[in-house]
Amino acid sequence: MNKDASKTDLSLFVASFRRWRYKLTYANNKCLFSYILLAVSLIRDAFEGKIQYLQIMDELGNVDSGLFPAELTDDKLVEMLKLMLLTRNADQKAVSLQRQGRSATYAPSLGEEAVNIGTAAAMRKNDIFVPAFRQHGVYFARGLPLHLFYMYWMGFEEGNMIPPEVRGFPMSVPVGTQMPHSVGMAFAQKYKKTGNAVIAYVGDGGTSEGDFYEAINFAGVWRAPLVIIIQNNQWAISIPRSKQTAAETLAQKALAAGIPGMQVDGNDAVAVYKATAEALKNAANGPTVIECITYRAGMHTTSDDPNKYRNAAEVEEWAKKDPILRMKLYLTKKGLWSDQIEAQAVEEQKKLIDAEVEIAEGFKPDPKSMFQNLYSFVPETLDYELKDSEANNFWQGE
Ligand SMILES: Cc1ncc(C[n+]2csc(CCOP(=O)(O)OP(=O)(O)O)c2C)c(N)n1
Ligand SMILES: [Mg+2]
Repeated sequence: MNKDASKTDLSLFVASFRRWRYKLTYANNKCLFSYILLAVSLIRDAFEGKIQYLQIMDELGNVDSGLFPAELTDDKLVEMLKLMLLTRNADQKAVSLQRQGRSATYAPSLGEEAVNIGTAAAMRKNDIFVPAFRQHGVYFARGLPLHLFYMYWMGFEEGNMIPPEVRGFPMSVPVGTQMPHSVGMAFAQKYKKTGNAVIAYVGDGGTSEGDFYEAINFAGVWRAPLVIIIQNNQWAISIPRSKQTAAETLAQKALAAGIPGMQVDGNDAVAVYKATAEALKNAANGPTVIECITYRAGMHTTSDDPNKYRNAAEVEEWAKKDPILRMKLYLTKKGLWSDQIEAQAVEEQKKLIDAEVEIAEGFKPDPKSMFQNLYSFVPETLDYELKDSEANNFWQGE
């Protein structure tokens, strides 16, 4: 439950202490007074340098009812589980397509579904998200047609043209570069008084980039309506979290920028939801950093072999904390889930995935689109090359 793969008695004690502290401070926050208390408490914590840790659902699917968000109805919980399953099934298909030579290098999100679905479930209709490259579930939850996702990973940038109603930025592979953009976007919401907030995602490795520090600095200065989700999956390719920074938590980096920071069990979709929903409600007063502690259960990308640099025992330990497993255990106990319901959901999802892959594989790119989509207008030199190539019949037989 603590940030490191190897648990010690002390770290367990610290985690449970933080959890109780959170409980005392935030339970029953259903009225204005409690929100004021929450804001005051977060600011006080920031000054004192304290980092809260939140878990609501444990590995066996037991929940802390005092902390459970009342607005998470049965239907909403089932929908969240189905979306986590869709994310995992779509992910498996993407790996399989790459292995068959039908798609290019792919970055799986196996084991990290609760961060994506928990945060997306908390977003309000007009909030905007700014992902890195491992937030597939966020796109799905926000309604991205799956064929665009497959097209992108097949190498077609057209798949990264996100429909406006999804309200998400394109995927960003250069690590950390999405962060300054997210602050600008959040500041624009404040400036234009839209009332919308922005959620930005960054990996544990991404928090070592200059872009991350510059972004949190200005998010703090401008009190931008921004929620930064650190998707701490313990690895940045082959670099473990312990070699990434000497800081005890990644959340505490927020404090230097005058922003509250907290940790959440990132494999607990309910806790991720609650922390994100509270941060979004508080976004009009300024930004929050939430470090979601999860685990990259698979390879970094399909070009990577994690067996070369991490041991099987660590992977097995984290498998017990799987986010989908614990949600299933919880919903089964509540009588909301069964093997039969799951079989039907998976069958429907696989049909949808196959149909969307077919659309993606049928996509015929226009080679000349490379001239149109790189800049907002076509620069003179490119315009010359395009006209010259047309005059010389370069595109014959395209
Ligand atoms: C600026 C930059 N440097 C290096 C890389 C190569 N690279 C791709 S992903 C990655 C690790 C990112 O780790 P993290 O931020 O923890 O995200 P994760 O892959 O774990 O989701 C690196 C170094 C890159 N894409 N961009
Ligand atoms: Mg990482």
